Amino acid sequence: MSDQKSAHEGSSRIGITLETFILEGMLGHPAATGTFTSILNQISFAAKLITSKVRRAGLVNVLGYTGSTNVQGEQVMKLDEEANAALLAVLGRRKHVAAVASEELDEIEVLTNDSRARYLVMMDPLDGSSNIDVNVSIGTIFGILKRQDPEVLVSANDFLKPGVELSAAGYIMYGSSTMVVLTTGKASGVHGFTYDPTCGEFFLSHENIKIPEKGSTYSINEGNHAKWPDEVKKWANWIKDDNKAEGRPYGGRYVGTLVADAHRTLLKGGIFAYPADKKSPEGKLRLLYEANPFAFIFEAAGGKASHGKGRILEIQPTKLHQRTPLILGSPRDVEAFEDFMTGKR
Ligand code: AHM
Ligand code: MG
Repeated sequence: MSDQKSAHEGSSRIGITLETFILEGMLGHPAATGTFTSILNQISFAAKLITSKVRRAGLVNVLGYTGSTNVQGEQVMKLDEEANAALLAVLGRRKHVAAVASEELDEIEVLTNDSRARYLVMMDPLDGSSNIDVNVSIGTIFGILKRQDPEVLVSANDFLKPGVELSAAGYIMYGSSTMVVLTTGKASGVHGFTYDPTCGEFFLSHENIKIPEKGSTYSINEGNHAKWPDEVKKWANWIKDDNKAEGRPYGGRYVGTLVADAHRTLLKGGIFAYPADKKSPEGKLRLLYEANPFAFIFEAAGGKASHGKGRILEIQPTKLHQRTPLILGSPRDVEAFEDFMTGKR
């Protein structure tokens, strides 16, 4: 109730729906055509569709929908394929998105050759897929890029732009609640919307998210310790050292779903790290649809996003499914990690 009250009393918009929020953003830009608003609305619609599939995921085996066909004799898709299909169908409907790059697809999917389609979407439709079967949070990640020249037929090269060029980025987390978090950059801030399944709407629940300057939690797959470079091992020992004055040791939290680990880090502060290691010399996570959207969000929330020695958002991509080391978090925590990587500590 207090949330509703503040919406009436002050300048807070807590409690307004995602649709109204997006529309108000558009009204602030009188020259806007509505295209961008429409894409964000379509993504929020896909979030509802995927939520309903995710919420029933645990029942699939129980209800005998296992194998490649369901009880109606229809082909059953894996949840990540379903999420991919739902997003492609929804984004293809209004002809505003020319093409999509997806973790699920080797090549880009061209949705339309109409030159009025001025945007490209990059996405990981269902991140954290190893957590589906154990009922742990999973998510969707997306980035939206404006096409440089809509008159030229769209190709994979159009996606190979540094993250600084993104028009918007966001993620959907299917956790204890479903949440959409999105930003169009520093000026507009980062905002979170929580889904109310009883009325099928997302409501603004986290207005203008700002990450703390420094946190007290670190998030990394400690099982990779033996494969890390020495600099990472040194940092990992340092963060666990006892030093009360400097707020160490940090607590450890690792879900193994980027969306969940990054979401917690964004709200509570601290650091998430998936560095390069002997098994994944380029890093494990994907630049275009995992690292860049989160880097865009973290920077817009006052945080930092690094590949260890510099900004994620400045990397010039050379391949669609390129990997990168990814360090996200509170500015002071990411700077400390970079100090270890560059030999300053
Ligand atoms: P996915 O996109 O196939 O789900 O893989 C990406 C996931 C991230 O969500 C998570 O941060 C990372 O892989 C976890 O990897 P690991 O199991 O090596 O710790
Ligand atoms: Mg992923």
